[in-house]
Amino acid sequence: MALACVLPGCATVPAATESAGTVAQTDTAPVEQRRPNIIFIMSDDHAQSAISAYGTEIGRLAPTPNIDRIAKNGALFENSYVTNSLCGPARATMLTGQFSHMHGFTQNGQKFDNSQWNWVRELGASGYDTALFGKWHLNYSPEGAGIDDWAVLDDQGKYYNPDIITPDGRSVVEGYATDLVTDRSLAWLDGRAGSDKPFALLIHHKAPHRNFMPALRHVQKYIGTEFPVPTNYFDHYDGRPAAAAQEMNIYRDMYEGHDLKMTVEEGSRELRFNPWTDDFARMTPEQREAYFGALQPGNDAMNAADMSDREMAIWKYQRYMHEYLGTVAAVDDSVGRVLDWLENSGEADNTIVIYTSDQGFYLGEHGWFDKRFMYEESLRTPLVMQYPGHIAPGTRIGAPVQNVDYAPTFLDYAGLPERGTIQGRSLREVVDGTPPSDWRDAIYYHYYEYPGFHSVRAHYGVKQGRYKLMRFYGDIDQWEFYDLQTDPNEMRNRIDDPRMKDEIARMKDKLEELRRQYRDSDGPAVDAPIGDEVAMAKGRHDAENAAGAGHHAHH
Ligand code: SGN
Ligand code: CA
Repeated sequence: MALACVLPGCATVPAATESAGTVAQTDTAPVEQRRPNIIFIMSDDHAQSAISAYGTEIGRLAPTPNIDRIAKNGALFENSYVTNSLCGPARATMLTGQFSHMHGFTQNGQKFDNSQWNWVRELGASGYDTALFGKWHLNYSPEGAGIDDWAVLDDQGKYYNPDIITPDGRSVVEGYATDLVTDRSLAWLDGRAGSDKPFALLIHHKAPHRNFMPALRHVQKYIGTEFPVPTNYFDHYDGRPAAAAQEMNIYRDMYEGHDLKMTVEEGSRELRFNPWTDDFARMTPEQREAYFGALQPGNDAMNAADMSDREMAIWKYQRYMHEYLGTVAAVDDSVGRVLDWLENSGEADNTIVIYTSDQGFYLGEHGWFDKRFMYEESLRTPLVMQYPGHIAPGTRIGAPVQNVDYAPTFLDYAGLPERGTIQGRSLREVVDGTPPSDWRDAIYYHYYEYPGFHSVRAHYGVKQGRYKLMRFYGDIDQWEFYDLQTDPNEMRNRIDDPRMKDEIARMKDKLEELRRQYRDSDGPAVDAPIGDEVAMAKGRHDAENAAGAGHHAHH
């Protein structure tokens, strides 16, 4: 039985994938029931490599069975990228379908104008119930963004007993952030049982963002598991001045107390460097006891051992992985609860579920944590998507996609017209297995926040097939060029390699073309010569803006 397609964007079920399990919709069903629900789950700083569906070694050691369920039920995007690897800009892009310079939120600490167009409001205006629970991080709250129901974590959000802001005000809520956000999301779904309107629900977790605190049930989960140390953990940064100048090194820049929860000496509970005490101070004594009690044997052994700098760097990597992946475990639980709810409620077949992260993250590659750089680990972000009966189970998508594509995808599935201001494209034909012949073959990237946290220089660039070209600007002016086929870890900057001359020229043209296509006139132009005063002044201007905008407050 083929479904009648009464709305412009309505999907028909391909005969081949139709199964007995397909939801029974009749031609006389009200139009609203034909439009799919949308559950958009986004975590914060979740690396692709920390998801088992991506087939990685970390994923094998720390599996994410529930996120994998989405991939098994539907599609996994092998080449999913962000446009600016930072929280605020990525969230603004997700909402508007635009690059940073178009929606205007280029770096954290700026204020997003909630009255700006966003896809959630648009769906709401067309008859969807809409809600957002979890991290917002674009300004104080989603007030005015046209989302029916919301409850958000304050600013970056806290793992334990977080401040939660609702239309009624702000309060400290006891519990673990990932679970609290999930509870509210499921309560919202339960609360609208019987409604015949479709819904769009955004579940935005704080985890696995810094300072990487697992739920009590997961603090011990990976203790004792040895994760493979990346081959470039002790990177020399030769030929890559911007990479050399960052401040996001695990063994040098991570806070030993705040991030790594290391104690000062054997038998002591006193933490090493812990500039922001609130994360631990807000825990109940019982939570603190359970949490730090679990880490005590490891801390004592570390303090008792006489480690070389190299051994200590590796110890820190393992502790980082235990903590980071511990937080991922609760996110995966959350995804499982949402999928179970859908299956038990009978809504699964009429619901699109997406799991992604605001950007990728370094798990020790180049010695780093954090993101920002256009190198692969933070340029990539996980993306899996299910829509039973519409996306064939186990689909793998090779086409390059970017976070500008989410908004147009949702408009498309909700049967709403395309929108001229959107710079991305609907993923629908891509997941259907028939990507448009003019689908992008290259992606454009632009990072701005400098000076700022972690000292990553502003840069823009292009990735096309096996090649990547980037230009760092601001107080430096430096090009980098990589052949990912021979150098997947991006260790060898070939910008001065004469054998790459033609490829570099071609990529510069491509970069120029993309900057024109996306109307990006921010930052120095591609052809501005090294040392060009205007270009450098522009870079400085951006950098000063970044400094002036400040960063989020630590209370
Ligand atoms: C916080 C973190 C930084 C991180 C930024 C941006 N420090 O400032 O390490 O780079 O957020 O992250 S923290 O110790 O206060 O958490 S983002 O995901 O919001 O872009
Ligand atoms: Ca983030």
